[in-house]
Formats: sequence, C-alpha cells, structure tokens
Amino acid sequence: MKTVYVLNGPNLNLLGTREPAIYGAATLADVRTLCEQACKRHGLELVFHQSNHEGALVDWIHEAGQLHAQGQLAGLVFNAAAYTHTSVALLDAVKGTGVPLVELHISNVHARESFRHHSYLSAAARAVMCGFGVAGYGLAIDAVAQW
Ligand code: CA2
Repeated sequence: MKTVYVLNGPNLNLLGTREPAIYGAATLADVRTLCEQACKRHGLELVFHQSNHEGALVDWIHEAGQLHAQGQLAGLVFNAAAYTHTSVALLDAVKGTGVPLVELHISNVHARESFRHHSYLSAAARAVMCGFGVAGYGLAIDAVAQW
C-alpha cells in the first residue's frame, strides 16, 4: 500500500477559528478526516502533519523522500501556507528529494495580495491548485491516486 503525505504549514492549526470568509469553517481536524476518507477510497495510507516551524516541514519532506526512494510514496500534498511565498529551504527539500508534489492552497491566492502571487514551490511541483476550499485536499488525493 502506497502512502500519501499531507503537510500543512504555519497557522493552519487555526483553521475554522478565524477568517472563515477566506478559509471556511472547517477545522484542521476536519481536513484530516476528509483526507482519511479520500485515502480509504483509494487504498492509500495517510501521513498527516501540521507545523508552524519550517525545519519540521523540511524533516517531513525528507521522510517522504525516503519512501519515494523506496517506491512507496504516492505523492505529497503540501499547503506550505505563508512559507510558500518565502521559503527556499522548502523548495530545496522538494527538489532534493524529488517527491511528486501537489502544491495546494485553500484560497485563490491570485485573487489576493500580490505578495501571495509568487510561490517558491511551484517550480518544483507536479501540480498546483488553489481556491477549492478545503475540498481541494480530497481532490488532490484523488489526483495523486492516479499517479
Ligand atoms: O490559501 C491557503 O491555503 C494559504 O496557503 C493559507 C496561508 C496563506 O499565507 C497563503 O497565502 C495561502 C495562511 C494560513 C493561515 O490560516 C489561517 C486560518 C484561519 C485563521 C488564521 C489563519
């Protein structure tokens, strides 16, 4: 059974508690449940994490990279949150491991402030999605299951 990594970056632990007009009412626990259901549909194992710390995210990408090297990773679905727009370290981790990446954003970042329009990760992503709300996580896993 292959594994899907779903990683979430800074402040996504606050989902459902503030800014519902942008991010909706679902909590991160709801997102995990949605991902579990999608993985179950496709016979995939789920590893789901959130951190406010860049280095923790780098370490989990490396962990996913080891599974990828063993042919056991279906893909990595990554909402790097604000680090999307700032982090060369996360880009290097994705490039260095070669993990098949879906870059995901809950909101349509292109309809927001201009500093959200640039992503360091997109250059290393196999797919980029935004604006589907938290439903995007399930859609991303549906796509990864076809890879
Ligand atoms: O739309 C997305 O998923 C983002 O990755 C979310 C990030 C933002 O910096 C990106 O530009 C787009 C922010 C995540 C913070 O999430 C919160 C949720 C509820 C309340 C406060 C923050």
